[in-house]
Amino acid sequence: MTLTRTTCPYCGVGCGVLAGADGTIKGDPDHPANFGRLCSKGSALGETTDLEGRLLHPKVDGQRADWDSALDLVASKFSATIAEHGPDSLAFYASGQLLTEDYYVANKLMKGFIGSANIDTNSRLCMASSVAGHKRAFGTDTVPGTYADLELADVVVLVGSNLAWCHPVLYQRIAAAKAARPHMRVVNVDPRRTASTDLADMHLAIAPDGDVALFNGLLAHLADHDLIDQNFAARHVNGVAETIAAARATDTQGSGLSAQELAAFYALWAGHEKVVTVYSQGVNQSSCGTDKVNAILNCHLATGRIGKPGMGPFSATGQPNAMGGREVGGLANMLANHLELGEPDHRHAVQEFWNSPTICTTPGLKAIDLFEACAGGQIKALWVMSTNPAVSMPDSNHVARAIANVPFVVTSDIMERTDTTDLAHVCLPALGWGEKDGTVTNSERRISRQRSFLPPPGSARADWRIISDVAARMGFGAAFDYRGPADVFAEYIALDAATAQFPRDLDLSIFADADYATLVPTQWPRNDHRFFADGRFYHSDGKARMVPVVAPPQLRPRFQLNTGRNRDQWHTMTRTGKAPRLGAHLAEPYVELHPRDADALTAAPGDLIRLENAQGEVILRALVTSRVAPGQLFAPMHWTRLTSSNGVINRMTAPVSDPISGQPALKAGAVTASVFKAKWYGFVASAQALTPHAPYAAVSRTVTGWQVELAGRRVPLDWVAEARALTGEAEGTASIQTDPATGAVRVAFQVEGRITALMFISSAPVVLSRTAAIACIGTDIAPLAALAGRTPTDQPDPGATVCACFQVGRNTLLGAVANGAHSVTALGDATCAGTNCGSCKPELAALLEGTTVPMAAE
Ligand SMILES: Nc1nc2c(c(=O)[nH]1)N[C@H]1C(S)=C(S)[C@@H](COP(=O)(O)OP(=O)(O)OC[C@H]3O[C@@H](n4cnc5c(=O)[nH]c(N)nc54)[C@H](O)[C@@H]3O)O[C@H]1N2
Ligand SMILES: Nc1nc2c(c(=O)[nH]1)N[C@H]1C(S)=C(S)[C@@H](COP(=O)(O)OP(=O)(O)OC[C@H]3O[C@@H](n4cnc5c(=O)[nH]c(N)nc54)[C@H](O)[C@@H]3O)O[C@H]1N2
Ligand code: SF4
Ligand SMILES: [Mo]
Repeated sequence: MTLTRTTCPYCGVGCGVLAGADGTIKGDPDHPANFGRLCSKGSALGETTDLEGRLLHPKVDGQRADWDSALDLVASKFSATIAEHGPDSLAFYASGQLLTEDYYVANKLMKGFIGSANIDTNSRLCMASSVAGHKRAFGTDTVPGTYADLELADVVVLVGSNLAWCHPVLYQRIAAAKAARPHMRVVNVDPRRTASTDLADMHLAIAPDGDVALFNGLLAHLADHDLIDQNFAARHVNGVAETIAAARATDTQGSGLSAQELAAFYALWAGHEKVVTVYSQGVNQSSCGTDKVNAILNCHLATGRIGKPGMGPFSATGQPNAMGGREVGGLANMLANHLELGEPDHRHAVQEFWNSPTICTTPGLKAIDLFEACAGGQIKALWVMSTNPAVSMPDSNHVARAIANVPFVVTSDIMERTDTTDLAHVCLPALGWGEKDGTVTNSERRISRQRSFLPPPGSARADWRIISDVAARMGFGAAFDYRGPADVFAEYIALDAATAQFPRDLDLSIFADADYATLVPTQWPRNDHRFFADGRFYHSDGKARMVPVVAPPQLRPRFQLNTGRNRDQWHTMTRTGKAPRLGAHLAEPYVELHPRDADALTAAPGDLIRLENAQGEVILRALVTSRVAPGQLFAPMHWTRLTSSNGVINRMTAPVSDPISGQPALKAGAVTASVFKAKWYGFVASAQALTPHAPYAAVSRTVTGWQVELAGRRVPLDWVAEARALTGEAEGTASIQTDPATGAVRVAFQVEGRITALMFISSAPVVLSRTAAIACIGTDIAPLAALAGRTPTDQPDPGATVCACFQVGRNTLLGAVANGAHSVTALGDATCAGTNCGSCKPELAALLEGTTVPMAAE
């Protein structure tokens, strides 16, 4: 089997993967991001490339269409819309999961040929505050350091970053460095305890949005203790005095931390020169996200701790090509190649290079405003590419209605059905990972190739080609006449050379003679380069800026809703949701709430919680845990309308955004909470695909088919009929067991002697081994034995999955602990858990400490 050298399509770590058409997936030992490691999502990639659920041919108004008629329709509608309502009546909403070539072409079409800047992307929800903060401080959107700095640092501060789950391989690199250099210290600044806290020597459970107060306090401390690098600051930084003054005026109580905690953190930061401050969505996704970024950058600039080995600020990018998208200017307020929309010289140079009829002159609509313009009727045609805004945007019900309000909606996606493609008039089938070719840029500015190793399915086309095909039909064929992604990449590099006279950080000259086919992962401007140690920045005077920032007032709603990610799922789960072993980790939309709040609400673990506010409501499983502080709730962002009936968390998030970056505050919302008093709770395992029906329903893949967790308020008269409706099992023979005393009902369906579906209903949350029930599906076990919760082979029940790679369950692990495995290594030796990707090591450690909080549904 020949293996193809490619790059993981998930997070911004950008790990190298060796992949084979037979499903083989290995970490690439030669890739400098991961040196052979992969996390649970990367390891399971082979399970997600099947064609189940894929869109294989264009669809127009729900009917299969051929490419020519679909593309003609899109191009003619777009052209007619522009003719009638002007270029700004059109909008593209793109994604940090597009490849650089796709992104470049989309940006070129909108900004240079349609002549509007109405192209924004999901990076607005992700990196916009970092971009804005970088530009304010450095004059450019630059990540100064490299991954090696995280290993060389003496202190790594993780701010609003759950690196263990969201950038697992980077986390493991830090963990390995810490094991090798035990004096290294890790600080975790996060309102809740997470898997990343496991590695931390210090956890600062900051108040939501307390970060500006924390870092302003740090800057004041540095100034008070004469720790400002006066030489560096005087020669290379503007705004020093006023920023320190603003910091001194800050009340650090706004951080929510005690004087002792603050003193310990400030002493640690002050006492070690080699500090790297890593930040992610707990910083960016805030109404003061840009100020948070600058509060951090201020401390690094004041001390000259930037761009040198083992020190500097480090924005961990989320999506695989968040960086590439920024490079090609994918956001509505950028041009291309780190050039400025607002600079006439830049615009002219780009227009000349593109030989384009027009060029946009003013920034386009940012994501929230873009969908607001959809709701308001100003946008007449919308093209959504490689993102699922009907789920991932704040106030997602409103956004879904806004999309539905647009007269002509086009989507490019790999899947037939998502919450967004369900709203489109034209659905175009894109090639997915493994089928397409191109490049991505990871968090440390390293450009790597994604290479195809699978045949193109159906008539799906690469995104760059779909966009070029539409451009050609709009009359711009000459400028979009690419033979392949290599042509696009070459043009992108050539644009860099053609605009080299404009001073900026982006310098792609290292790729000038690169052979696209054999391109090895390479950083711009060159490998291992760090920016700014020489004190040269990109504001017109060559200096950096410290920016005075003011801490926001602390709001204390009764319940504050924080949102984020699970270890084994990727966003709206269109791909990771296919892998049973990934679904097994946390199979339901849940809400973490503190035991004290659970008491106050009289909620027991496993109960359902209803959250409500002005935007809407959700119903989630209670995960009672002291990981969150009283008054704070945390819920994952992954569930959609296709996988849950009331689990889309963005129904609750308000469209409030940072005034500078336009990034929505997805981490802080005010909600009320109450127990959802269900009359019945249920669990169904089935061989057939399931859809969510009941008031509470959460669907996920299993090794034998599908499962759904259920709850309802109305007790049906006929449970067998209800079971048929819930499982879609029209034909099978039903066996039913009821216990009138407890209200328990159990139904098994058999077809030709094999179990096709099992349903378990109870008046309280269903206590049952899910793994045992799932194992019965497709077997010839007797229905009553299956309903009794027995496994087909009467093997011991492994319990809820902890290690996704080797499918090691909690019960197996507890058994190993009982047999003397008292360390993570010993657990690995005994059960293999944690010995492949290592993503579950924090959970193994927590299990050993007896602190794990089991999922309700275990
Ligand atoms: N498994 C997995 N990995 C992923 C992704 C995925 O979907 N699944 N998505 C990728 C993408 S696109 C992104 S952007 C990254 C996101 O990566 P992260 O930003 O690390 O992940 P999140 O879970 O969104 O949020 C991080 C933490 O911010 C904390 N937080 C909330 N409010 C505050 C605050 O006011 N201050 C501070 N200091 N912290 C706060 C939350 O409690 C949370 O633990 O992950 C990437 N990696
Ligand atoms: N509450 C809350 N909401 C959030 C966040 C949060 O922390 N909390 N985080 C935000 C952040 S940081 C992000 S990045 C967004 C992510 O949110 P989205 O971008 O909306 O989520 P994805 O599920 O990654 O959507 C990617 C889509 O592209 C499709 N796709 C996959 N590969 C390809 C391809 O090659 N071509 C094409 N054309 N399509 C493809 C997938 O099937 C899927 O439908 O969510 C944001 N929303
Ligand atoms: S850390 Fe995991 S998800 Fe991120 S790139 Fe590496 S393998 Fe992929
Ligand atoms: Mo993101």
